[in-house]
This record gives sequence, C-alpha cells and structure tokens, in this order.
Amino acid sequence: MITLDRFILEEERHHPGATGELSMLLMRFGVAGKRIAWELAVGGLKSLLGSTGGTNVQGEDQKKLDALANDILLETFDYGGLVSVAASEEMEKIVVFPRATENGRYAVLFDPMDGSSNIAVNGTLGTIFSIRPRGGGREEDLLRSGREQVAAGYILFGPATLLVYTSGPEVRLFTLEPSIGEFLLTSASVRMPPRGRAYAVNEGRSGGWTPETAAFVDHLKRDGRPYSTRYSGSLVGDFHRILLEGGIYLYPAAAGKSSGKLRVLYECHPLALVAENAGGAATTGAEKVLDVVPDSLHARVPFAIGSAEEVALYDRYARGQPNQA
Ligand code: P6P
Repeated sequence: MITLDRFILEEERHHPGATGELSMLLMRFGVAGKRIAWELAVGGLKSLLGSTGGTNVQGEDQKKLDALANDILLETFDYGGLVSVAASEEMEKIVVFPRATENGRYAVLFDPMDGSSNIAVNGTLGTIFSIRPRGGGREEDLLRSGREQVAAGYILFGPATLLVYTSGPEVRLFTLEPSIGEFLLTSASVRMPPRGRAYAVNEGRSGGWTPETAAFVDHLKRDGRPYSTRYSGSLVGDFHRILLEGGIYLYPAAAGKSSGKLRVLYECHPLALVAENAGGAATTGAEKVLDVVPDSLHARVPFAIGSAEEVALYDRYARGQPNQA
C-alpha cells in the first residue's frame, strides 16, 4: 500500500537537489482533491448543485461547486509560503498570496471544476492543475510556454476519485481509498497506447467545423478501424479514457469560436504535459500545444489531444495534407 505522500517522498530521494517544496505542493493537491470529492459526494444533500446566479470570467454560468472548489484550492495553497500566485478559470485576475515569502517559488494554475455542467446529473468531473515557476510573480510572468511547467495533472471525480500527475518523465496514477482517506499508487508509469478506438468531440457543433476538421472526423467514422464516439461533457473524463485506452479528444476551432473553447494555461498546457510524458501528443492543428505562449491569462486555442498516431493524422488533415507521410 503505497500512499501518495510515501511515493512522493521516496521519489524525492532520486533528486538530491530537491528542496521538497514541489513534493509538498503535489501532496496538497491530494488534500484539495479529497475535500472537493467530499463536497461533490454530498453536494446534492447540501443543496450545492445549483448555480451561484452569477457568471465566471468566461461568461459561463458559475455553479456553486465551481466557486467552492476554487475556494478550497486557494485555501490549500495560502499557507507555508510555497506558492506566490494562483490563477483560475473562475477568477479574472491572478491572486497573490500575501503571506508568501519572496521565495514562494511557484505559481499554481487550475480549472477547479472542469465539466461543471455534469454536476447536476452526477456525471464525471475534474480539477486540472499546472505548477509553474512564479517568475516575477506578475500575471505576465505566467504567459509562458507549456514546457516551463514543473508539474501538471488532474483529479478525476468519477466512480472512483483518481489523481494523475507528472513532474518528470513519468505519469503517475493514484486511486483514493476513501475508508482511510489516502490516495494509493495504482501506476507509477502510465503509458498512452499509440493508437486507440475512440474519439471525443461534440458532434452537435459539426455545422461550424472547418472542412479539415469535418474531413478528419469523417475519416474516423468511415475508414480504417471503426472508432466509437465517447464524449461526456467533461474534458478530464474523456481525456482519462484516452490516456488509458488511446484515441483522440477534439475541441477544434469552429464558426464563432475561432480559438476553440479550452484555455491554454490551466486546461491545454497541463493535459498536454501529461499526454506527452505518457507517449501521446497534443496539437492546436498549427503547433504543439506545449509550445503555445498565450497572450493573455484566459487565452484559448483549438485543441486536439491523444494518441500519437491519431494526433499526427489530425495535424495532417489540419494542414490539408491527409495523405502526406
Ligand atoms: P461543449 C467543460 O465546460 C469543457 O470545458 C470540457 O470539460 C468539455 O469537454 C467541454 O467544455 C464541453 O463543451 O461545447 O461540448 O458543451
């Protein structure tokens, strides 16, 4: 029985120069994950499933659990001086932690409750997180390449609560054992299959797709192995299936959404780091997602992520060269 804390501390021994700060940050995401899992489990009993009545900075209907998960994460990092800055899908501006000392080396960025339209119907949900160097501690210091992330991952709230993270070459998977309240190691090295059998995209939006995207999805339906559609309304849930079984998730550019929907810093960058470290890939159709340098805190990009073969094929379709080697 290898707990999250034991695994992280034992891993730390392989990095003699490690200060232990990143280890503590990763353990804290475990704590936040347990708290959010509990709120989701009893949300319906505590009338937490509705909306706040407001909208978030994205103009999206903000659910009470969006706001609660955001507060839990802010509280999780607002002590110990490890984190100087936080950014969230739910907050227009960054939060600077006043008690963080000058050497609060990290910034944490998160989508606290991804897929919140699933809350009312008990669907899968997730928290996506990215850990970066704080830089100068200003908002503009976060607008950097995804390759500068020091760690990234997600918490998946489903029949089980899972924690997936990468802080180096490997992707780790933990499963919450609720009776003891510990995340237990399930896999120390998750590898994404080079090819899959499922694709995740909202076909209801196909009327606005570019011809290249439409041709790619049509190819998946028509040619080669038959693919199945698996689209849950939760990026984290759809991505996790693809991480384990292969395939591709798309949120492409569309009419009226030329940059797609998903946000670079706290959705696309962290999942792209997990995907690449597991042997998969992530692209905007024009460049690798990890190479994207966003021009603003909530910048969006068209997003395709999954198995190396499907993502490479998507790139060829996006360039209008589907048959190019
Ligand atoms: P649509 C949830 O809002 C989210 O960011 C992802 O989790 C999900 O895959 C997507 O948006 C769903 O968006 O437009 O298909 O409803």
